[in-house]
Amino acid sequence: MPQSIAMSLLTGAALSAVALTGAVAVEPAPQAVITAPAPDAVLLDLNAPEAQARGADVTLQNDALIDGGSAILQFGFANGEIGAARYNIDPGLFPIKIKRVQIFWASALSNGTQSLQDSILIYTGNFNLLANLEGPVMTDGALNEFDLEPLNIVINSPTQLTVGLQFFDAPNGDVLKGTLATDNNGCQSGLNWVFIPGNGSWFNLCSFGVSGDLVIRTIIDPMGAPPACPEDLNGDNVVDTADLGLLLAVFGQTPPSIAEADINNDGTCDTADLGILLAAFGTACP
Ligand SMILES: [Ca+2]
Ligand SMILES: [Ca+2]
Ligand SMILES: [Ca+2]
Repeated sequence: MPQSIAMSLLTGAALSAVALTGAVAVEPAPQAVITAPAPDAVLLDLNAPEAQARGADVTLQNDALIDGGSAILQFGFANGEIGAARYNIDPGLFPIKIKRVQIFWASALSNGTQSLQDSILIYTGNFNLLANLEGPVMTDGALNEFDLEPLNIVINSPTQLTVGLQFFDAPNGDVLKGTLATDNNGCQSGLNWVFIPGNGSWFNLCSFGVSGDLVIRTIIDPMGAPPACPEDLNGDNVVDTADLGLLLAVFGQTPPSIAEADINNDGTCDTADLGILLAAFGTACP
């Protein structure tokens, strides 16, 4: 029977410094395709700014794990099994581009050991395989981030998205091997899945008694979201003479006393900003 173990994350510390607290808790657990080598992982602190979405990007995540919180390591996985997180995405965000995948990976030691796993898999709809990234190297005790932006994976139509990790070097009950983790505040049915190759089927991970949501996050560029309207300096949802007046009032200042007047963010308010505003003149902003 698969097992899990509770661990706690040190506040403010790098995840390589993760410490174990308390006793080992045993919990029942389950046990047009792009094929590309998985990029090298970058290791992140859970709460570091670089772990969050940048700019207009959106982080899809079901887990509530934060630095200082407790993660549950799921040691029940066997080779060939896939643990996967499913996200329901606001249809208004489509088309979306997949930018990065983040997977929290740890063993009872959390000592930075690396292990080669089978693949990162990306599905749309009801497990329609969209991309298969082979051979991800996972580092123990860290949020492993994989940059998928160069693969240019764009999903045009509103759909569910499911992102999974297929095991090649699975723990199979060995708490010294790295594995997927969940949060500890409940497992949301329908958002956590496991593929068991022996059955050839996907199962609701929560139904195996797993008590949390898998810490598998996906950062997307919501290409269909309304663009920001930086030319609307006064925020009244239209680019008009009021905005022009504000820009002209600080024209030539470095930096301008009205920060919004530096539309192109180059530190000064000049003809470049004026040109951008005039090009958008009369535009209604969402
Ligand atoms: Ca949860
Ligand atoms: Ca305005
Ligand atoms: Ca400027």
